[in-house]
Amino acid sequence: MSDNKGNYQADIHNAGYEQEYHEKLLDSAGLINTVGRETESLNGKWNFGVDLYDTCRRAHWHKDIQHNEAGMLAPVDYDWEAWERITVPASWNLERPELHYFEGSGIYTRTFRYIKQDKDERLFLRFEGSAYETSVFLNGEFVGTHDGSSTPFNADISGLVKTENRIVVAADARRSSLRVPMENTDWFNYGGIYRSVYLIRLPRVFIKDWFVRLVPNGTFSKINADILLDSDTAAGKALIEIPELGIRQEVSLQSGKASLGIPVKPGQLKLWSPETPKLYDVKISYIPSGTDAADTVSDRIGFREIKTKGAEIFLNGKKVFLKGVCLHEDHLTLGKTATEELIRSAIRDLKELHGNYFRLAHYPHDSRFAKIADEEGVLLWEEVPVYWAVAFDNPGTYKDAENQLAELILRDRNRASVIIWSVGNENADTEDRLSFMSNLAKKARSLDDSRLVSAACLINHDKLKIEDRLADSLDIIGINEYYGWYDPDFSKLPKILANSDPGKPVVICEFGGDARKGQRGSVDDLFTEDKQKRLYEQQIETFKQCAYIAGTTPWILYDFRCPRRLNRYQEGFNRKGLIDADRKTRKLAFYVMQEYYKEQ
Ligand code: GCB
Repeated sequence: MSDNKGNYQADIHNAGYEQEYHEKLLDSAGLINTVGRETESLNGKWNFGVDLYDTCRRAHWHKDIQHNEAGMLAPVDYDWEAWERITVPASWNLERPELHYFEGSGIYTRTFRYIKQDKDERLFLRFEGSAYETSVFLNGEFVGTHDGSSTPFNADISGLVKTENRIVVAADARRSSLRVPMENTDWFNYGGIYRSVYLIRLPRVFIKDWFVRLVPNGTFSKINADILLDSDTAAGKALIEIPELGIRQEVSLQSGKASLGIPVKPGQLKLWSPETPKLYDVKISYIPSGTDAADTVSDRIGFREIKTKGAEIFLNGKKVFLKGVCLHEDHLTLGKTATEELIRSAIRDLKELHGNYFRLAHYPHDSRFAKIADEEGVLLWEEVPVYWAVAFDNPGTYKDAENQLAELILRDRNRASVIIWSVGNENADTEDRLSFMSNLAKKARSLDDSRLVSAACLINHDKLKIEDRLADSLDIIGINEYYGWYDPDFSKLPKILANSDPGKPVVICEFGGDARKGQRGSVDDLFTEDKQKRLYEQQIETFKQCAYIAGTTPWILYDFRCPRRLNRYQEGFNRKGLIDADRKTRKLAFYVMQEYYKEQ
């Protein structure tokens, strides 16, 4: 039995110590939309301890009990203020050399002051991304645990917060066969609180979420809006305003919810597209009955329609070819931590390629990406890390995957740039996988009726044919193929494309090969830029012959860290980038891709 006895003996015998931390989950059900809200940052220096044996959670360090029951001073094994300081947000692996390969539990702690501004206000704590299982404690109490590295979560701390506060966070970055992703991936497992942490003050009853989008019925003349309060009993009205369109519409809330259809005069709406990334100011207010005091949120939203017909994709009724490239969230010195400048420079590199689209692989990227893509006119594929051999037969793993998907969709479904939700990547075709992933596709559709659903599907290598039972659940079939690289027999690719009749658009969501920057040789020499260039020329020639290919995203824009890649050219990196990991040096294949997209 575990109790309040600090690091007392009892704790070391409690094999089920993790159980209590899984009883209060911070998940998509509690997620609030924070766009346009004022926030108070908790970024900066936190005290940090490497907790290899998870002793903080075993021994309840967060309770900070320094005395025994008789009031005598007893030893404890932590020392918050004496611990070293580390930056939040950051991937801890790149903060100090000794943390480079650390994948255990890291304990973060800091203090903060809170002065109430309004007697009724509520206070929420928000994390944009922390890897992987994160348990949060405030002033000695357990607040909750979140699963998943790349989606946001928040907690209502109104009942726990004081003037002077101590927050303790246990961030456990262990890899596991039951997690999403599982323990084996083709990227580096960065740890830590690597995205922003902040506080948000909200009124007693507030607008928890909104979803405002163009109805995809081909007429471009109706906007649907769903508004959700953080209370299912509050009475009152919701008001939505889009001043530039002369829209001001009110509706009564039922059980804290309202849905409206807003007609728009034909031709009045300037549709969002990569060429004209038009965004409208949208204001939503909650007006409680019998008072003028409103909770108001503002967002900048683009209106566009994305659809498929046969093997083609249509944006705003016009056929579109997705000229893209894949991107990992990986940087030589920042790891998985993004900055606005990094996002903007990736978009500049895409535009230099004459591209219009990114596949954000293989997990949800920083939330600023879709906002900046909205402004810059870039189309996005967003994905959850249902990657390779996830434990498809384990209900807990499904719950985790579905929750990550829901958190991603709730975070980004007001972003016009996002056109595709991907439910996974290269998963073997079993019954368990089929039901797991088709349920994810259903979940995506239930949360969002204005986007397409896809996944990186399979080729039947015996029949040389695109064949995957999951395809029935998808709008677009994604295909990863490495002909001319892992399978050196390039001649199979044209055969596969000719043998297949998918009846849906196919996006080649990966192809390519490794080349070390500056490595030269003949077109047959592996890992040279010359071989990579030749491979791109062959791939592109083949794509041009295939009518149902509706887009391509070569693997990948930048070389990225990968512990599985240990030959002399790789040295810990996947070298399939069109640009080196320095994010500057273009390889020869970059220009081949640029030429192709310029012509398209
Ligand atoms: C794939 C995976 C991707 C890998 C890539 C490769 O099929 O989807 O995550 O990095 O191949 O380089 O092998």
